[in-house]
Amino acid sequence: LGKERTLAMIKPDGVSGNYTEEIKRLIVEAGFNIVKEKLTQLDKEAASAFYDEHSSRSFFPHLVSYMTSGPVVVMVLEKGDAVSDWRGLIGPTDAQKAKISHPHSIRALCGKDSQRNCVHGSDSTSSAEREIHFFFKDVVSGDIASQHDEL
Ligand code: YYY
Ligand code: MG
Repeated sequence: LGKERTLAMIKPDGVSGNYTEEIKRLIVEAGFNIVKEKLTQLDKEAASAFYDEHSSRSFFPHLVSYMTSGPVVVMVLEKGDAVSDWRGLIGPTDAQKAKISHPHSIRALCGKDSQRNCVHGSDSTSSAEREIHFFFKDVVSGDIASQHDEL
């Protein structure tokens, strides 16, 4: 079975709300291996760069101030289909909608709305490659979808 890697982040509201341990427990229970992890603090420049694809959106300034409001936990998660499985576990972007349509998702558990949604997940293998490198410069891109680790 091929292993895949994705970038997970517990956003400032998740860390300050003391959800870190519960989220990590859900991650492990879902069969992910946490292969890298660190607590860090985004400054304005880093948050803007991380969310560069959204820089023209009206919510962008608020998003940057939210993302810089406190420490975050970033993790590299590994399992088969890690990218889509982690997106499934976190649920939809809008935490209010998640509480209705995906009540067991992490965003339903600890998110507030479409901005303060508690966690991040890469949306594709190419995003995962970029985002893992963004936080963990020593993880080489070839590690992300190493298809021949195990049979
Ligand atoms: O990938 P995901 O986080 O589920 O959603 P995106 O549409 O990529 O938006 C990224 C990020 O932007 C979202 O997690 C919160 C913020 N955001 C916002 O502040 N307001 C919105 N209406 C939509 C997204
Ligand atoms: Mg996204």
